Amino acid sequence: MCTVHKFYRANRPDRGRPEEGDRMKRIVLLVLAISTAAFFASCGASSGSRKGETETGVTSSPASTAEPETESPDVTEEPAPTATPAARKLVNAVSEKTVTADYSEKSETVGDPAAIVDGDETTRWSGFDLGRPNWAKNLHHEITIDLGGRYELRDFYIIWETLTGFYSIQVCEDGTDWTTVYEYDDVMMKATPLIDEGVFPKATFATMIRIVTGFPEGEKCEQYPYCSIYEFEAYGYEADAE
Ligand SMILES: [Ca+2]
Repeated sequence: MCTVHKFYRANRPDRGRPEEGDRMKRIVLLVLAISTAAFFASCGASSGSRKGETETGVTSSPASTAEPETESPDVTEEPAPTATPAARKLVNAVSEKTVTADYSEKSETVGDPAAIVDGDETTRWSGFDLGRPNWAKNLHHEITIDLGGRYELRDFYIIWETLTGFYSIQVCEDGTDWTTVYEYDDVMMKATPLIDEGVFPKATFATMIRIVTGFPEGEKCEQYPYCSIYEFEAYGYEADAE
């Protein structure tokens, strides 16, 4: 027994050492395997997390969803410049323009029709004529203003020294066809300083303006058988201005 035991004990180191070495190798390999597995598990978990974040970022990133620049030129193109029309300036279209009258009083002070557009409210034109046998005709006159261009007229202002009867304002574009754009039919039967003003119809275009005075047929003028104007102004825009 003892021999066997001794034999066993005597041979055990030779047999036992290898067994212990294998055990140690297995332990070492196991430890290495566990360590390696833990390492890759940790790397896998970390990389998975970053991947998830990246995908999430990619999914929500504007860059990943933006259309290719070549496919959306309208987004980046500057809008086409819009032409801004030049502001039009309202002017007195008759100021110091050429004025003619069918008749003017024979006087150095009131015989010039241009006095109605000279900007001076103390100078005037008069159609008074004591030599006319028919006083009614003395109240019918035409005073014409050449605008020297085409205007879109808006409104007017006139100061009469005397208006006996009624008057109208007419406009013309071609020098031939006249259109009445304002009528004053509140017949005045006496001399009066009269300031009148009015607005022309929409789209009143003219190269010439005419003031026409008249008196009702059959009526008799008892006093002041004439018409006289201090000042006339007609405001508008140059129709062909840029
Ligand atoms: Ca004047």
